[in-house]
Amino acid sequence: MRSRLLSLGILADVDAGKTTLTERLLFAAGAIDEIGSVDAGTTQTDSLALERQRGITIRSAVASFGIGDVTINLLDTPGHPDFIAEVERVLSVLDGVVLVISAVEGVQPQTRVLMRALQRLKLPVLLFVNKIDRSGADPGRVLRAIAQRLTPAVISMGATSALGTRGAGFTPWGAADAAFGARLTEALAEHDENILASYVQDDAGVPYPRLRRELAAQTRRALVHPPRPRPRRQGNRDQRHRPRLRRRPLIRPSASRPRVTRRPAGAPVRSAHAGIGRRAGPPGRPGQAPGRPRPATSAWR
Ligand SMILES: Nc1nc2c(ncn2[C@@H]2O[C@H](COP(=O)(O)OP(=O)(O)OP(=O)(O)O)[C@@H](O)[C@H]2O)c(=O)[nH]1
Ligand SMILES: [Mg+2]
Repeated sequence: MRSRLLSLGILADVDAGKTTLTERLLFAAGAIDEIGSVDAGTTQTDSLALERQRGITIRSAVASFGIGDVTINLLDTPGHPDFIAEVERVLSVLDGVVLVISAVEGVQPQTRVLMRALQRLKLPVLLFVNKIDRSGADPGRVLRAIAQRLTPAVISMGATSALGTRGAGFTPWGAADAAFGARLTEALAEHDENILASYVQDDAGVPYPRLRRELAAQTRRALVHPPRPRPRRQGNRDQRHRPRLRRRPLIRPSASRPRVTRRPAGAPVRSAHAGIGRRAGPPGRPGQAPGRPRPATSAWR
């Protein structure tokens, strides 16, 4: 019997690849036999007819599977700012977040808005740099932008190869990589005096298994950001009893993005979002395709 529950949110700017990553994770975990495609409208989490038709996520959706004694709830969320209320809705039930960033588009204003909200909540965050097979992919530039604009406490976990090609790959670093060990030690010592002492006193350095354990612990405690008290969870099994964490909106739209306003109750989504969607027009960001008059950013105003 599974005794633990882990709710993991996949968050990002629009089109970064959240639904595609969710589908891959479900396949890798053995929860589905075939990988669905956003472009073909066959993914598990984009299940609304409009989502499948437009190739864009509108509503947060959850897919569950088990690994060992852990039940994992994977929550795929929308990226378009008009649907940011959907992201807010799931934040209060999450145990951790994978923040997806495209290796081509890099850190976007919406990425910063999301990261600020996650930092306020002290949620553990893993950053996932996506689309390294696309031309123009530059993970090094993205890492620098992350360090400058999101958080300086970021540790790259491996090396990329054949960028911008179908054969693009990622090789995780391990115990044999002395430079990686040194970088890990330095970053972790910021928050752990024992690591710092071992680092200074021991010529052989800190053993790699200890570094990995400490990395997991610091990530779990979101120590990469300044500490802020967070109400203790009363056990994982029933998230409904979790205290409300906020009164103000958690996600404040960035100045360069349209403000999100709610549509009137009962108004059909289709009319509110005419022009949104990859299949609705020429390539480009939803609603911003070149050569088309830009539609009202939100018909809910
Ligand atoms: N080349 C390449 N394309 C990708 C990758 N991941 C996603 N895509 C494509 O990028 C587009 C957007 O992918 P989605 O998974 O729908 O992105 P999303 O973040 O879920 O989008 P929204 O939910 O609408 O914000 C689709 O056409 C995908 O096929 C990737 O790693 N490489
Ligand atoms: Mg999606």
